[in-house]
Amino acid sequence: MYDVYKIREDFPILSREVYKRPLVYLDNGATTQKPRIVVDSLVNEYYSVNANVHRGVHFLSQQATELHEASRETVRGFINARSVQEIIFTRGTTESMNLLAYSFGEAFLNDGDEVIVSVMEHHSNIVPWQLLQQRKKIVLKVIPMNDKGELLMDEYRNLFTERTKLVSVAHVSNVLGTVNPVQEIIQIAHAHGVPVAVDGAQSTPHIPIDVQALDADFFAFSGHKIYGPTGVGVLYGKEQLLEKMPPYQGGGEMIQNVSFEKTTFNELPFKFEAGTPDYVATTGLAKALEYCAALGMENIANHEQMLTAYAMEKMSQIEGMRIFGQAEHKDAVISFLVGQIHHLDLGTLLDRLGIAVRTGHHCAEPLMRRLGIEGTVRASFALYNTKEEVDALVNGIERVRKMF
Ligand code: 7TS
Repeated sequence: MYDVYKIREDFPILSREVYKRPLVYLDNGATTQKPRIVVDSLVNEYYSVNANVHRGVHFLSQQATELHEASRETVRGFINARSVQEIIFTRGTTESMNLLAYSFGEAFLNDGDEVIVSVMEHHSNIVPWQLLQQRKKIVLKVIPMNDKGELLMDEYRNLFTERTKLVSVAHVSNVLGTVNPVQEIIQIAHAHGVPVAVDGAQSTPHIPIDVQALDADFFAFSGHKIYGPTGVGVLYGKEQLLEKMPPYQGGGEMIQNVSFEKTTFNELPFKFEAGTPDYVATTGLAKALEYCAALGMENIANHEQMLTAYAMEKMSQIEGMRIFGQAEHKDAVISFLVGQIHHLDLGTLLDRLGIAVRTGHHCAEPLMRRLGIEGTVRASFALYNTKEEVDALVNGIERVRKMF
């Protein structure tokens, strides 16, 4: 039994008030709230274990290292990677994508080579490729979508040429909620011998992930979007690809031997982890993943699907409502506009009712251009949201609508 009211007790922040009203937190696509077990682990590690990892003979350093490496194993299990060598800790999805673009770019891309992305990418899967374009004249090709927000798979198939070297796509759109058919996307790319990177920032918190079943070559996600701490994320990569890729940053941890003449690099995954990692956050991330696993990702997904369907149904009845993203496979994200009300006004007035939503372009300006709008209001759900909160959102929108 999925008891959402009981689950909410694990998240202290959910019982606070804003403007003397109960907080209705519907900005989970931006970041999620943290259960007590995650925050406690951060506090406990700082209070009783703290020491730098991988470099001390002393007791605390070894204990911190064990916790850090145990977290890597938890991440491996959570996404079902083959080995811990394939789990690189980063600061988040953004750093994962920058690492990938830099290092994959160095190893495998030459002038004239092509990378395929989709029209619904977050800027973090666009700009790193454009930065690479300053060093190598790679070509970005874009998978278009239909008006419901579904990628056009026939057009995708036609984008491949001899110069295609990588496909890099979002698993779930942070604006439309579209769950892209990544399995099919990967099969098609592999038929051309092209590897695929999946931006899992918005899927990992909502959908069970199995990188081996997907056969993804790279997979990125952020800890803070899946109930973990800020400042930590993951890049999964297949070992045989990571082995061929050069380091992204230089410094401590990532080396084997250093001299002024020649430096050799550490083995995977440390080759990609220069400097002191946020070893306290990695423990917190592991706790968050264990928390999700204990609830069951399938159960979380079912709950959120129920909420999304309920919200879609209720919201479509609002006069003047325009919902962006009507894909058949849609996740816990609803972007909308109402009548002529500016998204910022709507968001601000909802905030005064205690309802936290996000407004703006959501770091997906090319998608806004495709939709012919400047921004939306976005409600995004998490494992702790309730139908009553959806009702509060719907009532809030009605109230604002009547004011205009
Ligand atoms: N990719 C997608 C699909 C995202 O939604 C985000 C963040 C990122 C990458 C970057 O993640 P970060 O943790 O490195 O920042 N998306 C959002 C959002 O929708 N609202 O705030 C951040």
